[in-house]
Amino acid sequence: MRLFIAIEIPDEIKKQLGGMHTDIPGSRWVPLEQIHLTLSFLGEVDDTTLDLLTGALATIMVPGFNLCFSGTGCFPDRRHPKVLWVGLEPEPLLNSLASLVREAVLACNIPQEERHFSPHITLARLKLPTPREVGAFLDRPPKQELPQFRVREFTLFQSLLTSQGAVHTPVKTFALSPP
Ligand code: 2AM
Repeated sequence: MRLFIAIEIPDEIKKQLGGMHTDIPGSRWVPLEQIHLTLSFLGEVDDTTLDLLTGALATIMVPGFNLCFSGTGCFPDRRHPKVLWVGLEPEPLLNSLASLVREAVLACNIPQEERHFSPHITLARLKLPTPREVGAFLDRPPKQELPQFRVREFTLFQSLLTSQGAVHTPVKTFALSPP
């Protein structure tokens, strides 16, 4: 099973994020229902490891927290944009959750990238170098303030690759502790 771990975004906010869609040549916008905040990408995991992993994730104890949006940005940089995203204000409990998830995943012998956790919600992936259009997307003033939202759980997802793109299905949800 191809897996990743993410925080789900409330439907109302996903709709508002969908409103940020602009026409950029060669862009693939993440379908609304698939918008999420990735904590960890696992890749292919066998059934035995999956059992170990769900056990390890269930031991994570982090209180629920609120997340506030910050501005838009892109990876790897403005001159070579490949991924367009909306960022989140720093939240220490989000960082704690991401590190505990990473430790649990590594403890199950699932390799993780060395890269520092950089909280973002991917909105689009770009196939063509279009720095000018991307600049316009990044520099425009936000139409409306995105509301903060409460995170009460995180989810292990299956990502099935199909000819129509990835299909994400929740496998198991893990509740955060009450504040
Ligand atoms: P991102 O969009 O937040 O950057 C599910 O595929 C999620 O896993 C993606 O949304 C992506 O997070 C993240 N991911 C990280 N590395 C990946 C990889 N090699 N292949 C696919 N997804 C990856």
